[in-house]
Amino acid sequence: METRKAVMKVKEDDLTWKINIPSSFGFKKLVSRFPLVIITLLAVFSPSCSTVPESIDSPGSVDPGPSSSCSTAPEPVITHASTCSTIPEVIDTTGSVNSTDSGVIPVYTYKVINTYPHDRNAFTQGLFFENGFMYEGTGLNKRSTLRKVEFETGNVVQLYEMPEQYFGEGITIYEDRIIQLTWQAREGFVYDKESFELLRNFDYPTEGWGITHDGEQLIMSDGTAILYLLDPETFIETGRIQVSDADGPVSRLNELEYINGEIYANIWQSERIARISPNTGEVVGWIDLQGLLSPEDKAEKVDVLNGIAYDEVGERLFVTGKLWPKLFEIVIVASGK
Ligand SMILES: [Ca+2]
Repeated sequence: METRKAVMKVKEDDLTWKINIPSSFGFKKLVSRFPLVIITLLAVFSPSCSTVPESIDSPGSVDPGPSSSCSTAPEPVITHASTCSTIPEVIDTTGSVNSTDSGVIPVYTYKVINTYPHDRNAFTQGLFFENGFMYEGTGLNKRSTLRKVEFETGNVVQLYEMPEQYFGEGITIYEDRIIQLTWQAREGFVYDKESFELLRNFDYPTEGWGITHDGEQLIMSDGTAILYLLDPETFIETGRIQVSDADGPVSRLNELEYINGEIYANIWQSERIARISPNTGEVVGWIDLQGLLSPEDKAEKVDVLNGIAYDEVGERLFVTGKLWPKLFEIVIVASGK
């Protein structure tokens, strides 16, 4: 008997299987006679079944879902993403809370409590709150100042204009003195807090970005991932803090504030503040400040978020930015709230 070959092709995902069938059987005839055989063959050779993942490299973290239906197998469901460092966890789809780029380091968002006017011409580089007033250091060439501000109104009640050659940076108040850094001049200044009289200057070997203190030592940033500890009387370096998170060193540390045992640092050109352990240098939390400025606020030129101040008595946290029209009093909101 002459034989012919009937060929059935099953093509999925560019893979083709050929099943040879004796010529005495037509395909329809074959199916009608042996339906279970055909179904079994299709099931065994279907590539979509063989590619359903058994697991993702995360013990206990992935449920592959029902596997009885190959064509409708759902995407793996992440059930315990917090235990898996390779899979981002998105708790809140608004983006206010996630740990995508920071492992298990919590990311906080914020709530605006009050909004106050802020000088649009103030290129804020340092911010410090004391006794009901905001002290601010501003930058830019020929525009750098030290100022005392009635923060409720934004009125400048005391002003010192730096010599033209200096680009002002961070400020802090230590006891009865105001300390102000400069960006690249490697020179800092000390003023009397009440009169703004220049008392002395001091040198440092790096750029100057932000400055704060913990009551005993000055803490200075220079745009790297290092914070420098300085003696507040001699300005001699007494130690360093290497700042890092789960991804490694955290650079671009800018304006600083020491708050309840942590160092808060603006990250330059981002809308985030790092909460840093002064003991380990580890980032223990991120504050995501996206959305503080409205589109109307940005109608005129603004620069980056920069400026953290804390009212220890009233437990109020203030933030602003360079050339921002507003100063914000905010509270930090924990994940998912
Ligand atoms: Ca500050």
